[in-house]
Amino acid sequence: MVGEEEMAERIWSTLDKIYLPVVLAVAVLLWIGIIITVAFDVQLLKLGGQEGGVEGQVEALGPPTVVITIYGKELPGGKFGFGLSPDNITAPGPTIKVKQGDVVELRFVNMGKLRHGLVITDRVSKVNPEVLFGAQIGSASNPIPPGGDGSVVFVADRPGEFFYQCPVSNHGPKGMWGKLIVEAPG
Ligand SMILES: [Cu+2]
Repeated sequence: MVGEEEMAERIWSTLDKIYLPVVLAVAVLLWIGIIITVAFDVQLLKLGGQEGGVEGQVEALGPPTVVITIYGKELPGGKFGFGLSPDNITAPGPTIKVKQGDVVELRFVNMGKLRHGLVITDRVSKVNPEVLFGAQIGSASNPIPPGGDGSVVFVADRPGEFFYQCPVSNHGPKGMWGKLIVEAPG
């Protein structure tokens, strides 16, 4: 017969032996979980605003009520520009108007020899423009390559005067921007 005290001692010594490995295993699993989550989110961010991301956005926001294609490239004299057709690209680009509540599908086509992108923001910035409406096609660190294109779908849910610009450093102030007016109903 095993005494109660001896039994308790055995249980404690067993717990002692498995305690450390269990804690280590849980810690390792947590880390793997965190790494997978971060990697997956980064992947999703990369997809959003580029080919492949639009279907999910349309599913979430509904079918677009407006589709706008903007072309961009370098211009003579160290300028950069945008336009609504490939043969009319200007610095700055044209003013675009949508109505509040529009589900806008924005498409950007890079006609240039450098990498470019397009984001909507509240002011033209030299670097890292703040993105509004989640409307971002390419980023400063991961722009759209020459000849490439990307799309984003967003809801113009508040009226006002905004800007679209290339997020690549210095491209905005060199002319790669235009106004986006979101008109209130009425
Ligand atoms: Cu650019």
